[in-house]
Amino acid sequence: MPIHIAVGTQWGDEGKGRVVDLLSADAALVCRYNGGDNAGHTVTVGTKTFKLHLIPSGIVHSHTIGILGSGMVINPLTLLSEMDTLKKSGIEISPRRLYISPLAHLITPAHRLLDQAQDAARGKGAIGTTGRGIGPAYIDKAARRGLRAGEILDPEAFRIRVKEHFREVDIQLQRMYEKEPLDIEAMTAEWVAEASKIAPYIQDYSQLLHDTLRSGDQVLAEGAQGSLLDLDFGTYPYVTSSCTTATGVFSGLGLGIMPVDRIIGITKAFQTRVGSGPFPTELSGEMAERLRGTGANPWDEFGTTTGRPRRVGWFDAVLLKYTVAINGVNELCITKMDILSGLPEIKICTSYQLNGMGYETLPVGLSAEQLAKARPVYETLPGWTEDLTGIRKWKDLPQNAQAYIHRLQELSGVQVSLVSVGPERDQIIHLD
Ligand code: 2SA
Ligand code: GDP
Ligand code: MG
Repeated sequence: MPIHIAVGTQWGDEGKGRVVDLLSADAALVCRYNGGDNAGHTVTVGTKTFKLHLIPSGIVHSHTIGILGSGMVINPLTLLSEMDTLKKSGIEISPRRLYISPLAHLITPAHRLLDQAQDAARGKGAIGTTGRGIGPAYIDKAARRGLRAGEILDPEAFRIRVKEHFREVDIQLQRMYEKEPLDIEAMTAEWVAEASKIAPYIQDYSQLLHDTLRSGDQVLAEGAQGSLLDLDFGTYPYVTSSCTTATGVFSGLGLGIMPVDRIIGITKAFQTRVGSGPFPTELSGEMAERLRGTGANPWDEFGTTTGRPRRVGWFDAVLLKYTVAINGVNELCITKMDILSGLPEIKICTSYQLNGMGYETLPVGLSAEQLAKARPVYETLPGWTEDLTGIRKWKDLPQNAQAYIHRLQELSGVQVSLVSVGPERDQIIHLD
């Protein structure tokens, strides 16, 4: 079946938006299957830069149809604002080319308040969430009291359910977090009126999805956040609340189980993380500043949604081996190779030392506390001085850059098919 999955193999921000944009040139449907507006995906086309949070990155190509899948949590207000921004940039946003699953759950302002209050109350153990209400919305889903997009289509019943939801959260905020009471009447009236504007886009896409697959046209599923933020397989509890891995595609879109052509692991040439949690190869000081950048370039390592500085470190092949396995990755795309130019030497973590044992991959069940204690064992490779941003052919890459890619390939056991050397659409090297 012509299903392609693009998934981040690290802690997010691997450059998925940039790569999905490239892959969407051949896709008919582009689909998000997890998460919400915590995601920030950047697509650069010529002088235009698009920052996508809820709408699939593939929408930038005019021939695609975008799907917001049932596994997502959707804030209608930020969705409307994203639609507006895209329309102003000349992207067609209409019910013809954008489908919202009636089964997707909704994020309300009350979810956001709760998320922020809960993370603040965790003190030193804070997860460092994006504050977008993701956790509380998925909690309501699991508790079987969530608001679903399809409910918007029955306005009177929706209004009653929303009011009840605000009332419940209000009690929680006051009792547990000593917050001021909410103005429930005003919040309900205002939010219901705004949220209802997404009604024309709430449409069952299952027929479209299955007809597309049957016709042989390509469906591209776009993961949000990275595999190490997966609720089950990530560095729990420092994770997001959704299934970020490739397996989430099936439940998060309602696909059934079917063979997948490509599972493309999008992998940054070094490691980054935003938010708390273990990070064995984390760097500080000058080298960290060098990898992060100052924020002067649009691609520097600052959160696309929140602007938070990202933590940075050397490439961790132990973690890559693990995420290749949990996703079934059969192809790698290495991004941001251009950022490593000019470093005299580059390190790759090939194993951990922990409690007197050596680990070449992450054992499932290792706690976040244990992982934080892992001592990375590095291999040092020589760097290169050449600027890579203008290179388009493998043979033109400096030998040491080729050797770095070859080593990542060897360590992961997966073929690298694409190397990105800049944020622009054409700054890509295809490998045979
Ligand atoms: P949440 O808000 O409940 O999903 O947060 C839980 C953890 O998941 C992390 N997380 C992310 N990590 C990297 N990138 C994300 N998207 C934005 C970006 C983040 C930003 O593209 O830069 O702008 O800060 C993302 N979304 C969630 C989060 O940091 C917590 O560690
Ligand atoms: P995503 O969440 O995985 O989609 O990644 P983000 O958009 O949050 O962050 C990746 C950043 O790196 C964006 O600003 C991209 O434009 C940029 N980017 C992607 N690939 C490359 C690359 O190969 N080189 C450089 N310099 N920037 C890149
Ligand atoms: Mg991002």
